Amino acid sequence: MGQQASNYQVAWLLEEIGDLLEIRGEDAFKVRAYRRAAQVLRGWAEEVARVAADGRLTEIPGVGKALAAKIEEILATGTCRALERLRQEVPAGLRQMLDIPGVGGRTVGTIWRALGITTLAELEEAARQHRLRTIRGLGAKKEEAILHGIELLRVRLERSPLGLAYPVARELVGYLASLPVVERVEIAGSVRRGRHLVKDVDLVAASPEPARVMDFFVHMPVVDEVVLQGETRSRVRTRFGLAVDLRVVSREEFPCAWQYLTGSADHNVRLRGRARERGLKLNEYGLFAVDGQRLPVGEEADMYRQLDLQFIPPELREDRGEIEAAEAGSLPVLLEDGDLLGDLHCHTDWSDGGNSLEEMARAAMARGYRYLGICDHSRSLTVANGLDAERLARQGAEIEVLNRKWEKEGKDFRLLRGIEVDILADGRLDLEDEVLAGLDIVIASVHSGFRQDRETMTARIERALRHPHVDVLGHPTGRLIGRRSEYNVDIRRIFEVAREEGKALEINASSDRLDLSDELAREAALEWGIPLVINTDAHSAGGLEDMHFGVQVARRAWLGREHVLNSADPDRLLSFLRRS
Ligand code: DGT
Ligand code: CA
Ligand code: ZN
Repeated sequence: MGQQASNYQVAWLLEEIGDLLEIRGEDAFKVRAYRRAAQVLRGWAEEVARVAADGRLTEIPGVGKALAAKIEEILATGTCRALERLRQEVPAGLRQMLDIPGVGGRTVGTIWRALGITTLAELEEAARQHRLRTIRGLGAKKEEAILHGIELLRVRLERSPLGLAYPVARELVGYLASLPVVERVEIAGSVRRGRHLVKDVDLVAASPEPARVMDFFVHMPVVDEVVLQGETRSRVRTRFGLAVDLRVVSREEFPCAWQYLTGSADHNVRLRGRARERGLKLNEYGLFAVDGQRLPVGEEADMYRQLDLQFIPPELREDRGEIEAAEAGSLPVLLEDGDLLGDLHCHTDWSDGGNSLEEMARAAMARGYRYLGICDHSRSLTVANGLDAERLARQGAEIEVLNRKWEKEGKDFRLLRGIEVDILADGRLDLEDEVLAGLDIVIASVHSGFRQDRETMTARIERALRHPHVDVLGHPTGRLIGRRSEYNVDIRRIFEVAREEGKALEINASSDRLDLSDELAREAALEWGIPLVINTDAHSAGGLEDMHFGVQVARRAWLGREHVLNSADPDRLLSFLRRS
């Protein structure tokens, strides 16, 4: 764990400065500078205190002289005067409004200055009374969006998308691990199991001094509220209203505590019963013989072994047959992050992406990929600046140039020329056959007419999937987690057609989609034998990191690398794509 507490602390405070400046209506450039520096520090391997001591702060990308001075002040005093002034000026409730989906600091600041609103409750009331739409530059549409956003935030207080919870969990683990008395700290609960919606984040730590760990935990700069503080268990609320539980145990207790807190509860109940059948006792503190003697459990796997089971990966622990399979020794070898050799669906600044072809390619190479499919939007998606035949051809030419350059340099990497072609309302595709024929990969997706009835939608997708040039159906059900449900489609019929036509279905790994879901991916691959691809649908270089979520979907679906096309080397992949 290279990252250190000071890096996170500094990053969090810089981010807060950025937020408060934005609410105050400062120049966007300045706001972005703070956020960017925070982002860089989060991922910085070297401890920032060390960098500062050596006088090398300005060597960190995005850190100039002025920022370096603030970082030094934060390292010395735990805060800085600029931040303290902003905190005095901008009420704390305003920053929490930034958690409302679709609401930025500018809007929050405008509302604050116009109506003096400083809390979420006041904001909601004002929106209901249609007072927001009277503000210059806001209007009725924005008012509705804010109300909808508040509703979403409320839902999130109950259940958060994994895409929000996981990065927070990772960051807190990094932060806690930096405390010397913490011997080990891990993510547990539904986040570790990779469920797409989670009630809270569960963390478990091993330490001989739980009180000190708890004290450190409840005083983290990102804590909005301490819900409960106990000697070995505490609960706080942090960004996005997300609740985080921390349990601290001894080193000896750690493996069983981690296993217990990972769950699921159903899986645990089965294990406890199994222990009982063997005359043992299993609980969150350990595995014990009848006489109370503790059995040696150095790792989770030891506990499973003591119960005559194969080690069961966390994603499978839902009591969906994994215990029977582990008993029979027939658990599948699950897909791993490192198995993927490329991503087949990403966007660039040719349509609605934030990065250039080359920037996306560099990010893919940095992940060790051997190929990256460039599938920008097609022309009918005008809001996303979709490509027509002519721009697509120009993009293709640019890709060729890059590929040739890399080939000369001896790099084992290539971009695939592709498109995410819109499936029009009647199932025709948005580009001509000749255009599609010249590409390496064609992903067809629905981006409009979501309210069609079941029969129309099913026939529409079926027609697209039967098109000879289509290789993959993108985000097959169209759900947006916590925002939009699946469109009304007979997904089994789609499975049938995909099998008949030898087409692949996508597990869209974008954290707000995860579509296919784990249940549907399992059915498609294991019951129908349909090949799957896992794609991030990244709209920026950082978006490629969502691949981890897609891999977890596949693992929860009991799938291995043999079920996923983009675990194949480029030649095998291309031969599949040419066949269809
Ligand atoms: P969620 O609802 O998304 O937070 O899902 P989990 O699984 O993270 O549930 P949570 O946070 O209530 O509890 C974390 C783990 O603690 C859970 O997966 C298994 C364990 N656990 C909690 N309550 C019970 C229980 O009543 N019986 C057993 N056997 N285990 C429990
Ligand atoms: Ca949980
Ligand atoms: Zn799409």
